[in-house]
Amino acid sequence: MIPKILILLCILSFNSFGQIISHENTTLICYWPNYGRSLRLIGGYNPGVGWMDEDDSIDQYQKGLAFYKTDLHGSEYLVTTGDVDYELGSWYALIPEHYRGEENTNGTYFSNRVPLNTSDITICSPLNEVYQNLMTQEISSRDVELDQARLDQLIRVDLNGDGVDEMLITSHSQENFGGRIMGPTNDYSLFCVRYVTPSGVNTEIVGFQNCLRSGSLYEPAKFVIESILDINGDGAMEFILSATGFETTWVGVYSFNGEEIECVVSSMWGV
Ligand SMILES: [Ca+2]
Ligand SMILES: [Ca+2]
Repeated sequence: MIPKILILLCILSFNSFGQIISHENTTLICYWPNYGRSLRLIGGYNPGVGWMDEDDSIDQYQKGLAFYKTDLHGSEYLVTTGDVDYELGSWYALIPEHYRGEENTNGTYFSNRVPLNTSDITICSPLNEVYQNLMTQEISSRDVELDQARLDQLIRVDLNGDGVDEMLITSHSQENFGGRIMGPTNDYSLFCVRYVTPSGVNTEIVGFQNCLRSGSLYEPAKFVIESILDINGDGAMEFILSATGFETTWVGVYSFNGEEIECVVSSMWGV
């Protein structure tokens, strides 16, 4: 019989996502990579301090913080944070404890994985031809030859709460796109936000990378919108974006004030 702890560790190895842990007055922004069983601290927010980078927020990150996660079958189980690995950076070991309902309910547990499927967010079909054509124009204007852009994520959300939706888009040249250091010619990756301004619709290309020549030393990273939520409680949504390249991962938190997209916190590390 396989011990339950091993089953849980296997579950933990699936899917990357943003993780929020509220602790006292501070909200810690973390990232769970799909290749690891540890939680990476990205930064935080404290009402008296504002946005905090990794170095400022690591003092708030404590051993023994607990929160529920959902496994692939939709069942919730509890994990607690273990020691920080300072040599590797701001990594917290996560220790699976038990499934919800099997525990003694002493203590305080914190927030779960940040979902992308709330009623405030509309996940649109990546086969939408209007957006495929728009992204084809953007990508082909950047020295990439392509017939039609492949979209991965097409998410509609009112980030700044003004009643007008913004559109978040990720696009990669291949379905199973991964960070690579020598990609084929015309490999590309893109992340952009479309939003309405008084002067019209703006397409802001937040991230774009491509391989100009086959085998060239370019490293297009895969962009993933991990989570969308109001982290600092000001009524406007932030979103967490990851960019996974060859042996590197970058994660950033972005806000939108109605005029521009701003990266408020970010962190990058190697494998
Ligand atoms: Ca808006
Ligand atoms: Ca906010």
